[in-house]
Amino acid sequence: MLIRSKRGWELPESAVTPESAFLTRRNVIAAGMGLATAGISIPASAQRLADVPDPTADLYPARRNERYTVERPLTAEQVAANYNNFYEFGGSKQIARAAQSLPLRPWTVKIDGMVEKPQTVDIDKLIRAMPIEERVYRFRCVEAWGMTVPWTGFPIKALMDMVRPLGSAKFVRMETFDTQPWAPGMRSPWYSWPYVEGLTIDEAANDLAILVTGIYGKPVPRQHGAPLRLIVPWKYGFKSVKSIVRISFVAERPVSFWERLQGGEYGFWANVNPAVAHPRWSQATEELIGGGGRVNTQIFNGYGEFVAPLYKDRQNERLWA
Ligand SMILES: Nc1nc2c(c(=O)[nH]1)N[C@H]1C(S)=C(S)[C@@H](COP(=O)(O)O)O[C@H]1N2
Ligand SMILES: [Mo]
Repeated sequence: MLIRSKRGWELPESAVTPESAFLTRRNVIAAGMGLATAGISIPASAQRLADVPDPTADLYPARRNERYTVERPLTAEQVAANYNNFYEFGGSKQIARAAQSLPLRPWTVKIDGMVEKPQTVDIDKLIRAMPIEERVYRFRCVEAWGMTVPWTGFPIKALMDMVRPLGSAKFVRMETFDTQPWAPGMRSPWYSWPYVEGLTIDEAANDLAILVTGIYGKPVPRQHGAPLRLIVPWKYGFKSVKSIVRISFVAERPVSFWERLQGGEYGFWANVNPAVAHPRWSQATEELIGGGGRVNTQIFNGYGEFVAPLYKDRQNERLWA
């Protein structure tokens, strides 16, 4: 995300890549290679991160839903896995290694607010209870790059059927883990953590809106937002919050992470529209990462037939940025 501060501060790279992130990673690698037995002392927290098999690995690859196939080739797995936005781990696109310090189990998701059945669910129980399937979607970051990847996940609607939102719930608010010693980007004072995003109830209930548990036929890796992240492919990528720990059904529109920081550039709706420029760059085209070239951006990122009706009574709102 490119930020221009109204207050005149800048984001020096050095502020978000402290040395300790590198040290943590070395410990993790050492534990994975069995060097702990060679007399090197490894903190218990790092040992936990040695590659234990994912408890849901048997669910992949999931059946593909062919309704959402797209016209352009898939982005290479290794390209997508090494070009990420995940500010909790730093402000560059190269956070994949730092993100390996994210502890994935135990992991629970608290579902609360205006629902009949508030609950805190264990991630593995949740994934097994939900109808997961694979879908190939276009993905469009507000920074004018795009990719095409096979996500595995389930519609948020399935989770709503489980917890039963009350009529008073108008929005769904989703939140990433809060400040952690193993997430070096969170030491940066510029941001207000945790990362928060939100959708209207109608957007969340749309079949395209999914909670993702996998990618490329495997459990989703940490840098892509393991073990549970949102994907709303008709909106700019920043809406698709990663590593979710809490989902709240609320009456008021949540203020999202980028909106709080720079609301004039990153609003609540953030629907993709090639005709509405970002204040600092055009959104008419996008660069497909991995050498796919520049292509024209499509309105609603090509998903208008499924989502345009959501906005027919909201024409006075700032729907596009
Ligand atoms: N918690 C959290 N979620 C996040 C972000 C982030 O920094 N933190 N970045 C967002 C942005 S700007 C984009 S483009 C996508 C990137 O997803 P990817 O790295 O899986 O491609 O994640 C979104 N979700
Ligand atoms: Mo983004």
